[in-house]
Amino acid sequence: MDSEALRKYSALHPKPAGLTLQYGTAGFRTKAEQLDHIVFRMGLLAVLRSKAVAATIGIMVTASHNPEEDNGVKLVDPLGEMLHPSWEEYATQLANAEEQELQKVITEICQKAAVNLHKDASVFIGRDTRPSSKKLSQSVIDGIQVLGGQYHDYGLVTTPQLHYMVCCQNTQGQYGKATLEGYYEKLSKAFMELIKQSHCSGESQRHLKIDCANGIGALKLSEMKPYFPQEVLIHIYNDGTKEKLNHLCGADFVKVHQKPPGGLDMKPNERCCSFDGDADRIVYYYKDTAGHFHLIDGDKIATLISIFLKDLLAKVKQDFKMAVVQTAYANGNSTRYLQETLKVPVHCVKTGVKHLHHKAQEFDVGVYFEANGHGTVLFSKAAETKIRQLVKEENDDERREAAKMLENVMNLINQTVGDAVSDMLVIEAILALKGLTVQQWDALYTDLPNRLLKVQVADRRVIDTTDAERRALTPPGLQEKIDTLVKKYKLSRAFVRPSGTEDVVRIYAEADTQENADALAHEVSLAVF
Ligand code: NG1
Ligand code: ZN
Repeated sequence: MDSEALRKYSALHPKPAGLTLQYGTAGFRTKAEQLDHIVFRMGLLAVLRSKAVAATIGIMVTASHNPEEDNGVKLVDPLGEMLHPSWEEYATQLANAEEQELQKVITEICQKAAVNLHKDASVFIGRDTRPSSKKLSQSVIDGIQVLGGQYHDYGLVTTPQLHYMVCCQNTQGQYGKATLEGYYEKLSKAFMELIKQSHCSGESQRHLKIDCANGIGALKLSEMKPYFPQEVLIHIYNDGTKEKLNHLCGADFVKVHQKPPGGLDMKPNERCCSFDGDADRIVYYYKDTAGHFHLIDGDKIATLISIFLKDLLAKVKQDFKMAVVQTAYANGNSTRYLQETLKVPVHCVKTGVKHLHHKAQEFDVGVYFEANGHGTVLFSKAAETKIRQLVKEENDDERREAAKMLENVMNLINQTVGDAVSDMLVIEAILALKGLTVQQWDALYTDLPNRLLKVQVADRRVIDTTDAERRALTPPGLQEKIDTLVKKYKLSRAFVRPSGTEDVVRIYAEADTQENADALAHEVSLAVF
């Protein structure tokens, strides 16, 4: 390690005195002006991680659905997964080290993680469309270069595109080509193959209005359009040319406020969807003829995909284990529908994609979605091999056809992480194949009225939870109070947890009516103080 260069460059990216940040569920996230030293140091860390695992590591500059003034950074592990938890701690140590301790902390990490500094390192970089992102990704490059790492800067990409690139690179192209063209070709080919298997027609069904949150999704969808000769008539709204990123639009806005985004004129019964700022989340919605807004969130997306996959799995007649993974935020009626009507096992894990992804890996087919629309489907290696074999060798037409559909879904879904573009194509294909309208999809079950609130408290860490965050262990007495409040209402449920991405405590409540869900959420919020 060139100590002189490290000192010189780190002085160009000084840490504001007293600032401490933590690598949370979504990496580091805060006001963009506080992040320069963080991204520089994450450039350093990406090199160390790359040397440690002898593979290409990704680094994405984005703050997803946060306001435009914020930014963030997260690392992507070799197969496109989130950074390994043991390294989250190193990330926090490195981020918070004072200038003069930096070298010492790097040496400690090298010792603890058995990093050989003489090994090669390769890092892929991506960024979203925030005004601050370009300069921050330049600082990432400074960090990479100080430790002698190689890098490839993909520039403007969606978060899931960067995950895809990293996975392609580390699997020697088995997952696809590590280029944007490779991504577009892989997805469009799988989509078109899948759609070809449809016996339904109906041109009007293929129209889809997409709110791109004034973010990267608009840019990448436009690039992708030429790959779809008229198969999907996508209409892009909130493309970032007029309004600010995530301002009154995007998947998070629509989900939290349960209302349509600005900037998208919605006619009755038109199918619409929203991406978030880095295009890894998607929610659907429509307005009925009476003008009522209907949200189709991540839970209903998971349900649609599960119905489709369960049917195909029955047709291929393999003993594949399928399950759905949710968090405590999943609507109670979605869980009930999946377990009782569809008879698919459901598992509840802690909030944060890494927890869902990890659990989903236990099954041959693991469907996971957060209610906010972040999710994907994972296929085990064994299932994948078997499905591909059936496509080639199976004589029974129905079985082979079903295997072919599964193969196309496997190719279409981004198995590295939730991906709004890929999820959207899977959903559009399923709707077309099943001849379903958005209203029929919505009618699978009725969401229990619910309310998500956030409150600021002096120290959110006083709340400790258990049972996949559904029960509070501390502060003493809080859970008992929540239990008493919940008993006042029918079909009710409520929980509190500290956010991993904001300095707030989140409160979630469900009940038989919207008034009751609102009242319960409010009463629980008072109990938190
Ligand atoms: P926090 O802030 O920990 O609630 C939010 C989302 C998560 C996840 C992360 C990462 C909710 C209630 N929480 O986490 O599901 O997506 O951001 O982006 O939607
Ligand atoms: Zn996002």
